[in-house]
Amino acid sequence: MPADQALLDGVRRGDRRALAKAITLLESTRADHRRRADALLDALLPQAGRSVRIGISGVPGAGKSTFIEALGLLLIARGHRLAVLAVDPSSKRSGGSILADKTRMERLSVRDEAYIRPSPTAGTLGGVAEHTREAMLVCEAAGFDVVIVETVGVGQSETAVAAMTDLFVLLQLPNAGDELQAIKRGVMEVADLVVVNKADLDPAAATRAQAQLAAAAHAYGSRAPSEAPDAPAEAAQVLQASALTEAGVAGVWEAIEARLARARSRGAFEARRRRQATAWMWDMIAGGLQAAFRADSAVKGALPKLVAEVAGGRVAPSVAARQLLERWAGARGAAA
Ligand SMILES: Nc1nc2c(ncn2[C@@H]2O[C@H](COP(=O)(O)OP(=O)(O)O)[C@@H](O)[C@H]2O)c(=O)[nH]1
Ligand SMILES: [Mg+2]
Repeated sequence: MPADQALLDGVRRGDRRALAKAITLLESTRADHRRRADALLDALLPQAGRSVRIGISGVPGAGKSTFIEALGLLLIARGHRLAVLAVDPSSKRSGGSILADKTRMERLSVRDEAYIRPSPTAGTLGGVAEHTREAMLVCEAAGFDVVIVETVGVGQSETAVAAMTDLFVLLQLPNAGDELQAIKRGVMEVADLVVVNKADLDPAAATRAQAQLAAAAHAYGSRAPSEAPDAPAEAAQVLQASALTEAGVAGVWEAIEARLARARSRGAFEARRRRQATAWMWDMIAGGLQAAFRADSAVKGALPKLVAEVAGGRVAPSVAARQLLERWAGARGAAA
């Protein structure tokens, strides 16, 4: 299927309406839309990839929106164009996305050099993350050279965002250092930069938190690689900033650029992108296979009983899995 030419041209020109339309198309669940979206992605892929992809996370109220606005305005002043996307699987249930409250970024959202897109309300984290990844490629083809993916510091969304970005930033509050146990270890493992935000509120507390977090980052960082595939090769750096006064925000960007430059010179930047691209493909294959497996009539017939047997401890999970896989393979063999 050929890609819609007008839509393609619009996206390549950086036309915001075309961009929004393209992203809406790839968020659609309709099969014909999906085919058009795939054709579009295929055609745009050669123009995608030329951006810096930054993940930003933190608990609600940590200052993500304020920080992204301050950073975004600074980037625009330096000649960049940035897209802000969100991964928020809770947005459907809570009735509002983390980016829906645009008043928080009103100075940024009026700028032509910025494109802000709320989280898709597709439901599962996997679905939301997949659409955000694709939206990222479309934004890159539209000429945005910095893509920020924002996520809330709850659930597994941080790992999903770390798996689609070049660098992952965790925003912390100055008092978080007193409650280090509250920082999920998995998150520390994927963080490249930890920023103690709101340092203006209590500079001494911010400095204390920075030191404690740096010690924690060092401890986690030194044993991260074997445990988390997306763990950075360098221990996380810990900085402090105030998104409100904008103090330290430029310093964060400089740390991001320096870290990325080191990663590029080691080849780690490209290696991470390659790993992410193939992992994304395998995720999609696994998801597609599982859906096909569950929909298969031979499997469907046997599934409820075997699930009950496994749950009741009467059949070993591995035995049940093998039986179901054999049924599936058998049915496919018969059909072929
Ligand atoms: N004092 C101070 N307040 C901040 C700072 N950053 C954000 N805030 C405030 O904290 C509140 C939550 O910020 P917001 O950006 O919406 O947080 P988000 O939920 O992580 O997106 C808002 O009232 C902001 O004005 C900061 O650096 N210093
Ligand atoms: Mg926010």
